[in-house]
Amino acid sequence: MGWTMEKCFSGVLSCIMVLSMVGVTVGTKDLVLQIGGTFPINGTGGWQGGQACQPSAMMALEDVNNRPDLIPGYRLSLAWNDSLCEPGLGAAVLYDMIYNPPPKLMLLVGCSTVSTTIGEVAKNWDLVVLSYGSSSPALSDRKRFSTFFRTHPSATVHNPIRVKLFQKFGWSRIAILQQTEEVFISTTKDLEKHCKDQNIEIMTRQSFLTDPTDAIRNIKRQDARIVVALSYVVSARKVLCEIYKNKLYGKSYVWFFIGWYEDGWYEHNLKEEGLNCTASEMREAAEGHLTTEALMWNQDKQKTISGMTTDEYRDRLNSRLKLQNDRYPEGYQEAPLAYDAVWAIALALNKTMMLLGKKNKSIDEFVYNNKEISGLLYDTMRATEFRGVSGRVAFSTEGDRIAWTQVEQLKDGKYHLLGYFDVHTDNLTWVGEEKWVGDKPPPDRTIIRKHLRTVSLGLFISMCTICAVGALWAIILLIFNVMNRHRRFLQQSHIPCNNLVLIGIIFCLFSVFLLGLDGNFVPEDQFTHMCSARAWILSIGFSLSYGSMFSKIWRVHRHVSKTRKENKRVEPWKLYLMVTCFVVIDLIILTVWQIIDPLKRILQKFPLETPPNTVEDIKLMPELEHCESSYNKVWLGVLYGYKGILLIAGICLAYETRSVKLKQINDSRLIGMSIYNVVVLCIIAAPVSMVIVSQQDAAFTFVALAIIFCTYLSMALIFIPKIVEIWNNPLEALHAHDTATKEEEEKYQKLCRENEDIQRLISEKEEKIRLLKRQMSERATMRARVEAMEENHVNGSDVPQPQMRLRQGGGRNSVSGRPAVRIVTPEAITADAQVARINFDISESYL
Ligand code: ABU
Repeated sequence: MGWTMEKCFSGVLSCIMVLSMVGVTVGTKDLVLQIGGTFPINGTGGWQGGQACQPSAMMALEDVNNRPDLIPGYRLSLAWNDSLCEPGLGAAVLYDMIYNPPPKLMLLVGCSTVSTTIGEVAKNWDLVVLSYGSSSPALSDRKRFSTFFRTHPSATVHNPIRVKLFQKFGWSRIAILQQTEEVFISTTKDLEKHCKDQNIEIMTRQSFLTDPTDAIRNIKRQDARIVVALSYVVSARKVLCEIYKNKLYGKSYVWFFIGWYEDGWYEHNLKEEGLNCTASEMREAAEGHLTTEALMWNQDKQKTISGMTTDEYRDRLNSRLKLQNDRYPEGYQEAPLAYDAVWAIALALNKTMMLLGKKNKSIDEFVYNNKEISGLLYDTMRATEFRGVSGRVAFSTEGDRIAWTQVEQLKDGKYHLLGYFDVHTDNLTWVGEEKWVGDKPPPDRTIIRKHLRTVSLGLFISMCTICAVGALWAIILLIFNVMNRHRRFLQQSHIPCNNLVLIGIIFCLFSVFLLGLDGNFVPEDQFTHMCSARAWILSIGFSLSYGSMFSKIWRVHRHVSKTRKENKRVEPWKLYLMVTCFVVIDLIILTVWQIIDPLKRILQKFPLETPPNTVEDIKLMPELEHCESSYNKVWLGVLYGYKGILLIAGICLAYETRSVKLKQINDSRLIGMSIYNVVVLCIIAAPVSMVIVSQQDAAFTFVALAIIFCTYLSMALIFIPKIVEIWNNPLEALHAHDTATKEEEEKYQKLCRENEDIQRLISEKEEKIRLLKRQMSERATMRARVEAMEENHVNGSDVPQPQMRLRQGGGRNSVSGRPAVRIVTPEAITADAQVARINFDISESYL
């Protein structure tokens, strides 16, 4: 009996001990079910939502305990402490609760950083954790947080509505600014995923630990216009102050902030937090920003599980909260979540107790790591579903709260609801009117308008007019040449070559027109043809006109440089051949260029410019069309090299023949001058036009004037003297024109040829005479010496003396100013006679 009594006593004692250890405390009236909790209240950073959530949770506790049917026979009690939203302190509070009896059946936590710490370790005691204020998407990881639930929706619920808004307002490029906390890092990751799925570009992702200054500067530098800022409210104020300082607000910018900051968050605690922005500056910067947030207050008027409507709950809560400066404490928005969290715990306990009762077990048996009761608590929590003051409370398999989201805009200092989004039906309900500074949503980037720099129309028309006049003049000269082709004066200037000069000039002048035809007139896809046409026309025009002049000057040079014995005659076909060769070389170079590496339309881009007289966020991107091929320099080198050689050769020939007057080419000096002119202008124009190629008007004017100057001057130099000559001798010309027949022409040509032959003969004879004269004079000198020697030797006066004659004048032996003495011998007399006869013969044959 004693043993039994002892046993019984010790059993009761141990029962009491066990009961006290498992959190079921025997009170005077009933038993207590103990739960633990942390509330962030007095911290300086993070989320201090415990200020409103803790009173709300206590209110729920009262309401639960006032319901006798919920946890009959028990009273739910909450042991809690302030975590300051600091994970270290949160961990300390957890250990304190765990290692101090009674055991806590469940934990109620808030603030993501603390929830992450507690949620990760609580599974070691198989403790179910329920959070009323944790938004971190990381908490949805069931492997890491296997016993975690939350009435607070995950921050990822904001992202679908954000993306919906980007699409609604036509924003396809955004930037993200995030505080480096796991909650925001994981939200950003999720947002990036959503954006990627919808082809929305994240142009930059800037993060900061405590000071957002650099991050904001980077955002400004990268010209982001739509920015999603993810941070706790203290950091959000710093961000806003930097936004103000960097002028990143107003008509060109849209900022997305998190919606759970309290109303007027941007103008509170500025001094305390050391911000050097005034409240009015903060208001200015905050105006117009958008917020997204999960709906945390039930929107309908129906009674909730507690028997209250949401409005009744609000009134009760408001009466309990201590308003500071007429504003709600932090966490006011989340207060319904804390209220519903306590109800969820109570309901889970209710169900668990029921299930345990069916097994003839009791919740009183709970100890840490009691898999059965913990398992039941987990399962019942997972299955919990009710209408709460925060809306329908239910948990997904990840333990997340399923909720609608809302979007608000700060208009004139007040948040206005714009719309709701149901992520499950992907339905955006737009209820409000958004307000934009520029009366329309700002673009997501500076609108860059391409501005094609083209040659000024006036300039183009002026140059084309001058060229057209020049081309007309060239045509008139061509007609003039044709009409006067029988005139000897013109014939002696080689009419076909002159005509080729004129045709080349027309080509060159036409190329000016092509040079000015840019994007104003030619469509983009046709521009390549324009590039080729310019190169071909100008190059061939140059070869025709300059090549003809070159061939004429070459003919003159050849004439004067040949020895008399050589045939100086240059056949006209050789001139044509030369010009043809120049053109053919051109054609070969151009064809190879065209086939291997054709000219293409290349756009040169210039720095952005602000257009005048526009309020819109527009910048101009000036562009200039160029014709270039991949190896442009090589091709230009080849073409310029070839033309350069021609130019240098031309100028050398012109210089060497500068004083030559040739009957066959009577305008060689003018041609020479014309060549000087072309060479000088080409040498100046080619490099200068390359330097000023980016200034379309200047480049066009320069090249056009160079071509115009060259062509006009060449036409003037070559043709005006001819016109004057014909003007001065119209009758002779007429006569020649009227009477010249083919026969006469042939006779004339024949005579010319004979004349050349005779001249050649005379030259030969003259050479012979010169040689003969020299021989005779040498012989006479020798003889005179011999005779003088003999005379001296003999000293006799009977020796016959050679006849001496004195001749006046500058003969070969004459010394200036003195008469030359010539010894006339019989041989000399014979030679004189011979010379006289030859001269007579030559005159005869010449005549
Ligand atoms: N709505 C408050 C969330 C706080 C947090 O996730 O830390």
